[in-house]
Amino acid sequence: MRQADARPVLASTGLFTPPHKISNDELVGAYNAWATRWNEAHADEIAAGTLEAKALSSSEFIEKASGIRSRFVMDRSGILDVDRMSPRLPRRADEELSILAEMAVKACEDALQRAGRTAADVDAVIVACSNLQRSYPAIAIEVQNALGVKGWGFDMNVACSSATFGLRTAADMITAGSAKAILVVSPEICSAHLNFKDRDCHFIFGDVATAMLVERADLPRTTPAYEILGAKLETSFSNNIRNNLGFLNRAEHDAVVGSEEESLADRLDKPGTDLLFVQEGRKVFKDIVPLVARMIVGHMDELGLQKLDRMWLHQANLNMNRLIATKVLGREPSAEEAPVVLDRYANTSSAGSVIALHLHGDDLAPGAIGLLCSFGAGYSAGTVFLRKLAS
Ligand code: CO8
Repeated sequence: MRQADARPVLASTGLFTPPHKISNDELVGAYNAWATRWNEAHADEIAAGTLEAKALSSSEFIEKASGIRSRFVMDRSGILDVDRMSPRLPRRADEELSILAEMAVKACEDALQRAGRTAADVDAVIVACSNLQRSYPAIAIEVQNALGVKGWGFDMNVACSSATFGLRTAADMITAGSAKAILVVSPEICSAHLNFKDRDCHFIFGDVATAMLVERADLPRTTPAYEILGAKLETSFSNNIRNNLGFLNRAEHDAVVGSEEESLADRLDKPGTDLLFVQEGRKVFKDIVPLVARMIVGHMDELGLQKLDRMWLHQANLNMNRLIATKVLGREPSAEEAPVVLDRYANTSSAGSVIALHLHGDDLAPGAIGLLCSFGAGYSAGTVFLRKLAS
C-alpha cells in the first residue's frame, strides 16, 4: 500500500482563543480573598499550631518565576468567584456539541481555511490533548462528525507532549499510505483541572485549542507548508507531574459517591487534592531542561542540521525556555529565535508550542529551519524539525 512519494508535510495550523481573559492581579485578588477567609475560619487551629495558615500569592512572584502575565479561559466568572474557585461550564445535553469538541472544531476550521481546504479533503481526525472530557465516544469522532470528515478519528493523551506525539503519529500514517490528510487537534481546558486554591500552581494554566493539518507532500497547494524533516519522541516515567482523577476513584474505599465517607466532590474541592493537577515544579525544571536540550542537539546531529532559525518551544516557563535555547544555541536566543506566547496565554499544555508556531511562523523565508518542541508530564518530550517550503 505504501507509496514512494507519500512524504508528510505540515500544511497549516489553526488557533481558537477563548473569549475571556484573566490578569495575574485578578487571579491573585481572588486567591488572596479565598486564603484570607480560610485563615479567618481556621484561626483557632492556626493559633494552636495544628493548621498552617495559607500564605498569600503575588503577581510579582508569578511573573518573575514563570513569565506569565495573563491567561485566556472558557469561563472567568467561576474562577474569580471566591465561593467557587473553578470555571462554570454547565453540562450540555448529549445531543449538543461538547465544549471540547466545539473548541477543536473552531481550531480545525481555521487550519482548513488557511490551507484552502475543506473537510472533504481530510481523511482523519486525531484529538491529542492532556485532558479528555469523557471516556467515550472519542472526542475525535465527535469533531469528525461536526466537520463532516469521512474516514476515522481517535483520541490520544501524552499530556503536554500530545501535539508532537499526534503530529508524529499522523506523519507516520501518511508515510505508510493510511491517509492523505489528517487533522491533529489539541483542545485544552486546563482551567478545569487546575486547583485555584493551590498557591503553588493557581497561576500556571490557560485554555485554548490548536490544530495542525498534516498532508502528503505531493498534493497541489497554494500556501507555504513545512516539510517534516524528522520527529523524535521520548518518555521517561516520573511522578513529579500527576493527576489522579479517573474512573476508579469511585471504587476507592474512602471515596464512594453518596457514602457517608468523603464524597468525590468533597475530595475534588479540597485545597490539597491529588484529583487535580499537582507538580513538584522545581524538580520538573531541573529534570526537564537537560533532557530536552540533549534531545534537541542529538536530533539535530542525527538529521545533519547545521542551523536552527526558530524554536517553537513548549510554553510552561520563560526561564526554562531561555535555558534550553541557550544550551542548544550556545548563546542567549533572540526574541525572534525563541518566540514567547506564555506571557499572554500561560501554559496551555500540548497547544503551547503550536500557538508559538501559528503566531510566529509566517515571516520565515523558504528554506528556514524551525523546531516544534514539547515537554511535560510523563515525563514526555517530542522534537519535530520543520523546513519552510515555498508555496
Ligand atoms: N506567590 C508568592 N510566592 C509563591 C507562590 C505564589 N503564587 N508560589 C510559591 N511561592 C513561594 C514558595 O512558597 C517559595 O517560598 P520559600 O522560598 O520561602 O520556600 C518560593 O515562592 C519559591 O517557590 P518555588 O520553588 O515553588 O518556585 P519556583 O521558582 O520553582 O517557580 C514554578 C515555580 C513557576 C512552578 C516553576 O518551578 C516551574 O515553572 N517549573 C516547571 C514546571 C513545568 O514545566 N511543568 C511541566 C508543565 S505541566 C504539564 O506537563 C502538563 C500536564 C498536564 C496538563 C494539566 C492541565 C491542568
